Amino acid sequence: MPKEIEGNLVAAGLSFGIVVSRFNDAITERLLEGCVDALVRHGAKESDITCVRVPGAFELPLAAKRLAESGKFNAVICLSALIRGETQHFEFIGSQAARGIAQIGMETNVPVIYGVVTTEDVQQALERSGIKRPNRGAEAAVAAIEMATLMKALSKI
Ligand code: INI
Repeated sequence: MPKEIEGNLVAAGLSFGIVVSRFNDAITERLLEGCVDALVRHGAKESDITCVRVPGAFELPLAAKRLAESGKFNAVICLSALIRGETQHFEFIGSQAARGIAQIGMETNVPVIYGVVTTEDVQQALERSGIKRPNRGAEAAVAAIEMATLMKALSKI
């Protein structure tokens, strides 16, 4: 059998930074709620979770970079809602945010999670924030825990 290395879903003792955008806050507040709830239910302490608010998805990477560089967090989670109907530069904002988020993880070795809902309309965004479908913020929290624990395991090889 090959040796396998993987993370787990135990968040006890881990610290998390969350960056959440105010744009489409009816959605993003639900993502934040789902995210914090999932972190705490997996064992994180609320006092080990720091939440930073930014204007929109475009601003996620810069704030996430500062959190990742601080060395205080095992993972950083970015939450935002991009709704196509509302803007023509939707795709530009989304691709810049995705690229920036990926780059920060690579540069800092801190997992930076892309918890961005990208939908055609508000109804779909609501569904992805816990109505009908799983809350994307909670999914991002689980990914953050798995990556944070994986990075700890990888630091020992
Ligand atoms: N920001 C979002 O987070 N979601 C959107 O759907 C959105 N739209 O549609 O424009 C949006 N725009 C704001 C953008 O992220 C920046 O905050 C703004 O351009 C200032 O830099």
